[in-house]
Parts: sequence; structure tokens; C-alpha cells
Amino acid sequence: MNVLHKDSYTILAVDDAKDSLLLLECDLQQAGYDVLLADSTESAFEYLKSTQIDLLLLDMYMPGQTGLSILMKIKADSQFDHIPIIMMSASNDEDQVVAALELGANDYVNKPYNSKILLARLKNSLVLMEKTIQLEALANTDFLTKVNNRGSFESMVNKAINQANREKHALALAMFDLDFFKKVNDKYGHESGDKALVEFARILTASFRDYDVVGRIGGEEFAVCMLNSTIKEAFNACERCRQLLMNSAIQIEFDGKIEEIYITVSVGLVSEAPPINDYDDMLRRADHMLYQAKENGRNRTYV
Ligand code: GH3
Ligand code: MG
Ligand code: MG
Ligand code: MG
Repeated sequence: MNVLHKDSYTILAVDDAKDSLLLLECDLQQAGYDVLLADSTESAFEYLKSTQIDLLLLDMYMPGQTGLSILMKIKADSQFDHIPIIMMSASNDEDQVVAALELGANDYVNKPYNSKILLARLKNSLVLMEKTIQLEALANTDFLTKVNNRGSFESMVNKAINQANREKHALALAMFDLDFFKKVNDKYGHESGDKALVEFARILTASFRDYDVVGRIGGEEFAVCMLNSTIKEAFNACERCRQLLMNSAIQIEFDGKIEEIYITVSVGLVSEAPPINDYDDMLRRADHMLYQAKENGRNRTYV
């Protein structure tokens, strides 16, 4: 059964023929979709840039630029390449249809279209898009703490490194390792340990800016990559997090009653100005700093 999950979906219809657009608008609105109409490539891209579009209905032949070249432009842009596209055309030029599908169009519908069939295909494309988004989120998220998992963290940091090199600003990377965490598990059980990990991830995420990248890179090891922040700002953020954790009572169930426990974290921080070499190198250096923080008493940040 194909089920959609959002309250509303925005469909952008692109066609140079105004009457085609009005017909589509009528059918799509009747089916409960929000509809935007564009009769040129320019206005299509204006909508794409300014509005969250869930699906594109794209006419194959448009004056000036063919639908195929618009399709290529969208698929080449990582901002838009996830948007499902259904091509529409009155011509039965099979080479064009095959070319569109090969270029990444999700589906093709002949004009004049049968509105029931168009709506059914459109819904299928939307369902498939939602499933893809869900799977991508699952593949990138740590199941327990909901922060980025190790693989996703690495790929996001690599993007951040490229951006930092391009824009010539420094990048900071901090590694966090909970102190004596084995003891928490030994004394209170693995489930309580899990709860403490979730609580730490919440505090960690709250301590940094939305555009900093937070990830769980091992059992009780986390890392944060800070874009465009000085070493002092990065240090302050790490310290804020460390102190917040130290002062946060974590409630766990133990021996049939609720108990409050306190945990601490050690932090290793490094910062690098462009040209930044690579992720592994930064992580190794942060890990070395973390080792120093552990050696020198734990519950501290080493730079
Ligand atoms: P240190 O201060 O030197 O880091 O001591 P530690 O005890 O934290 O370090 P150690 O590496 O000896 O132990 C890490 C512990 O983290 C052991 C392991 O059971 C626990 N751990 C790792 N992943 C999970 C998890 O997903 N859930 C729970 N509950 N515990 C975990
Ligand atoms: Mg046309
Ligand atoms: Mg560890
Ligand atoms: Mg530890």
C-alpha cells in the first residue's frame, strides 16, 4: 500500500503552454496538492530556489531550452537532484523519452494525459522519494543517540574540509570520550549506560551551533567539527559542553528506584587553517589531545 506522510505536497508544473498548465493546476489541486506553475526555465528555477518543491512535472519541449536540458541542470545540482521529475510530452519520440529516463527522470507521461493515471504515477514517485529520504536518514544516523553515525560524520567533515579550503577559513575538530564509562555499565547496567549516552548526545548537540557537525564515532566516543570558528571559540564551546555534562543529573532506574548519576567527559581539540590535509589526520591529532586529557586527570579539554 502506498501511503504518503506529509500534510501537503508542493508540485511544480513546468510547461510553455499556458492551457496545459491550467489543466494540470486544476487536476492537481482537486487531488489535494499545492501547485506552482512555471512557463519558462527562469521562473522554474526561481521557484526551485525559493520554495520546497516535492515533485516536478516537466514538459519535454520548451522554446529556448528543452525539458531535457532543464532536467540535466536539476540533476547536476545537489540542492535539487533528489526532487522526483515526471516528464510530459505530446510527442512520442522514443529516443527523447529514453534519454530523459537515462538522465534520471523518474517517470514519463504522454500528453494529453489521463488524469487518474497521472495522479497514480505522481503518488508513486512521491512515495518512493519519501522512502529514499527515510532510508538515507537511517543509514546516516546513529540508532541510539540520533546524531550522525561514523560514516556520515566522516563524509560531512570531508565536505566541511573542502568548504574551509575553498573559503580559506579554519576548521576545528574535537573528540569527546566519556570518563570511566565502563563503571557506569558495571554498576547500573547497560540500559542505564545507554540512557547516559543519549543524555550526553543531547547536551553535546545543544552546546554547539546548528551548522557544526556532531557525530558518534565509537561506543562512548563522539566528535564535533566546527566550521569557521577560532580555536578560542571552539575551546569555549567544548568547555561549555564539558561543564554542562558535569553538572547535569542523569536520572536512571536502579534497584527499583530512580537514582541521579553524574558523568564527565574528556575532550581533545585541534584546529587547522587551510590548506587542510585530511580528515584522518585531524582525527588522529584530536585523539592524541584526548589521550593527553585522559592522562592528565580526565574531565578536561586539551588543545
Ligand atoms: P576512560 O575514562 O579511560 O575512557 O574509561 P572508560 O571506562 O570510559 O573506557 P573503556 O574504553 O575501558 O570503556 C568504554 C566503555 O563504554 C565500555 C563499554 O561497555 C561502554 N560502551 C561502549 N558502547 C556502549 C553502548 O552503546 N552502550 C553502553 N551502555 N555502553 C557502551
Ligand atoms: Mg511544450
Ligand atoms: Mg573510549
Ligand atoms: Mg571512555
